[in-house]
Amino acid sequence: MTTADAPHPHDAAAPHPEGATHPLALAPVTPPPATVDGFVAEFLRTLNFDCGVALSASTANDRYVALAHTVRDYLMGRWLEDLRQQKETQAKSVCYLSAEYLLGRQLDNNLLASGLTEIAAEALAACGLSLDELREHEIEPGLGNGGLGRLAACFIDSLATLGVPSIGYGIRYEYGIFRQTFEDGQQVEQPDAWLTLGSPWEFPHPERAQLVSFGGRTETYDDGGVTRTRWVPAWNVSAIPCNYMVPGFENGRVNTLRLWRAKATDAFDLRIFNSGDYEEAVRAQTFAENISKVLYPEDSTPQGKELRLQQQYFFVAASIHDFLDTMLAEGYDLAKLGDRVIFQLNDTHPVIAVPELMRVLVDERGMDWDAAWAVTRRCFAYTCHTLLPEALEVWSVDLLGRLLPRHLEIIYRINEEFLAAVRARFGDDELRIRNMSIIAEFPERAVRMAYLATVAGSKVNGVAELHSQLLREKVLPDFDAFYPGKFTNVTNGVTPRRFLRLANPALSSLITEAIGEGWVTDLERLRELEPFADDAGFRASFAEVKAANKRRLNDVLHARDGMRVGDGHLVDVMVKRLHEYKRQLLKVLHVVSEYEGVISGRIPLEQLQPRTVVFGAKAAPGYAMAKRIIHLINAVGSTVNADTRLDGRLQVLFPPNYNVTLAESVIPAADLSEQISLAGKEASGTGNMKFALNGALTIGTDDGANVEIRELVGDENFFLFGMAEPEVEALSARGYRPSEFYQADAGLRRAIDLIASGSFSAGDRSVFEPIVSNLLYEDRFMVLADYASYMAAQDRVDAAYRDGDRWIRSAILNVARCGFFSSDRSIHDYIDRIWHTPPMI
Ligand code: 26W
Repeated sequence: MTTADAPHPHDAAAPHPEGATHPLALAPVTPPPATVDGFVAEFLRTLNFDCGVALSASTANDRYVALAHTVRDYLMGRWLEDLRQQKETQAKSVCYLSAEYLLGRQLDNNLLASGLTEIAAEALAACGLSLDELREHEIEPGLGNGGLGRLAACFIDSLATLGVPSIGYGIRYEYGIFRQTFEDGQQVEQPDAWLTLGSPWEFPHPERAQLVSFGGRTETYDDGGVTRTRWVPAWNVSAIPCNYMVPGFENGRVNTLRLWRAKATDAFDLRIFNSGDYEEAVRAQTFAENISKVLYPEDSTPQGKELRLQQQYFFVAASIHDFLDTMLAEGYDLAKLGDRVIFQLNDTHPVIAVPELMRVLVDERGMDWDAAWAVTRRCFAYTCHTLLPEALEVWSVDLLGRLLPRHLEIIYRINEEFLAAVRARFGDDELRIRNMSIIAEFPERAVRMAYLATVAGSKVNGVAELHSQLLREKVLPDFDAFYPGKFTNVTNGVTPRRFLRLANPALSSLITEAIGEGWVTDLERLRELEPFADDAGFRASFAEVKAANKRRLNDVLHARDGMRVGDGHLVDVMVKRLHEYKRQLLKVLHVVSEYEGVISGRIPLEQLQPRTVVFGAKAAPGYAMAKRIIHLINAVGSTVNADTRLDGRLQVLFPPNYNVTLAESVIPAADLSEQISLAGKEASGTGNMKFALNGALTIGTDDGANVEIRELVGDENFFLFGMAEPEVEALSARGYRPSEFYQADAGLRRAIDLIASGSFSAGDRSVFEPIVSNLLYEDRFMVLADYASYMAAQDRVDAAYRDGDRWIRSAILNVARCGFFSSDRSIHDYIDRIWHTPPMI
């Protein structure tokens, strides 16, 4: 593969002249001694030699960078050894292609994985420093929007911990997910300049840049009697690989996350510059670098922006070229590529990888079409993460044809041959053909990326049992019929390293005390906790852990936003992206109903279970209704919190800028986890799993993975409410008129009327009128239909919470029975059902 033309006379990527034969090249890279003194020495060495400062003159950032470098140095030997082994064993590896990775802070995870946490804390103390103080200096890389991005981060952690030869590929956005602030209760987005103070965990390799092309045209030519096509692109950018360590948990393994950064091939056009047109001279540069400038903050409705497609092709092309480089360097026969790699497509965002691999195999490697297609179909698998039709990406053939003319040609041919096979199987059923065509004709000619992924993928999976069932029955039924055995399920999971061992050290040590520490890499071992639910002493310790986590949350919230949860309050948490299908509005109606009940005297104050409701949610900047709901939550919150008639027994907290770091403080402190989406809309959810594993009880619908959580923890340990998916279908089939529910339910009417009255907007009815009228006359996600059942479930919650022992017993059983939701188990399922790549351990 052609790397960017290096402006330097010598080949910057030239390998070592003796390669692996040089005696020193074989010497293993030995880490510094894993002792307090060894750590102190390494820390001071990096501070002095890497950061170029003396301890006495160092800044907090210097000390943080030096600490990061020190931890890197301890992991380096394993990383290099892992790379060498993967090269040597030629094992089949997994390439995880994801446009998003919501990594969270790296320091603690890398300390935990290397087993250095205690040593580091002692070593820093010996230098007069505090690990707790230094960890606060890390800016979390917010290179993702929500569920999909965080799942990718959990998955690469599990791939490393299971020792699966694998590499995560993505984009090194210069600006991650926006920082959320509130002005008068309304969301304001700030750019996320996460790289301002440098990125100590990053290893850039400009000399290994890949050249990625765009635009232009295609031309055919005769190649010794064979007509071939070549792409003649109009412009190129250089993709710089930036590598990150992905350490396995205490297994000596370190995998790689390779994020691509865009740079102009020729940074600067001297000729134009000398002609005085300075802007024009650097235009190419900014244009190119815009590609990896910023993450698109949408997590459901694609905007169809050209730059987004450029981003997708940019990282996919660089990744494919990068991986094929290693194959070709080995002289490996690409006809057997499917034995060496599986490219897992994290939703449709990287699916342009399919025509890219075809282009390389046919146009550049001279493979014939059928052979190349046979190879390609073995190399890809597709995970779908949504059920919302509007979230399924389509790219207009105009845009695709302009930006990637050769890829469009290839997609047309893939579709042609696919439809011919459909015709052969089902005859001339034009409706079916039109429904299954990768090319949509209406409203404009466009490529349906989910269809392309399904046709090309060896396997297609949903992310929870119900989701995978609905994918087969509702979203892609024709494809399920046409490809028997292609559709499967892999229920999501979360890494127990970050979301239990790191986020909840108090509960972790209580668990380890009870059942030993094998659970960190074998989460099903939590089952051994079951008998402890009947142990009053253990229940008391468990309750104390929860109380301590609430105090810890209070310290964080107080320092961060001047907020605190009420003492002895039930902590009721709803943290996830703001989307109407997730129904934050239902939670708001519960709060308003309780509030209205008290101020109207209908609910005696002493009867009100003291509760603090904690919201966390970012709205896509272009999603007006979501932003209005954020405004309503803040307005209701400030009114309720300030109303002395409530005597502080009901509080609403909405800390801004919900992210992975805040989640790590909020989740361990929660009593109640709100998973209240309309059944059939949330593909899986992963927050639901994190809460259950941290001893919170779930109030939820039978949606996504809630169904599997409820099945495992038992109905008596889960507050189920609302319609199931078939009931939702039935109601919408017979015509849903939300205002009927408003008319029929006095409590609902009072709550909605209170909002409509302007009580939360200084009497100005117009502020939240759009929300009220949407609820009464549209209510696409049936908030009103599920209101009564939800309120009844909340009453059950209040009653259950009053029986502290019963509650704690239930919480312990939730922890004990949710080991299934480890991302390690998910990865095992991917290996068994989709990848067939044996772990290297
Ligand atoms: C193009 C705009 C866009 C961007 C992101 C559309 C869709 C997405 C993601 C697929 C949305 C997402 O994050 N989906 C969530 O994925 C999680 C991991 O599988 C699931 O647990 C959530 O239920 C699902 O909403």
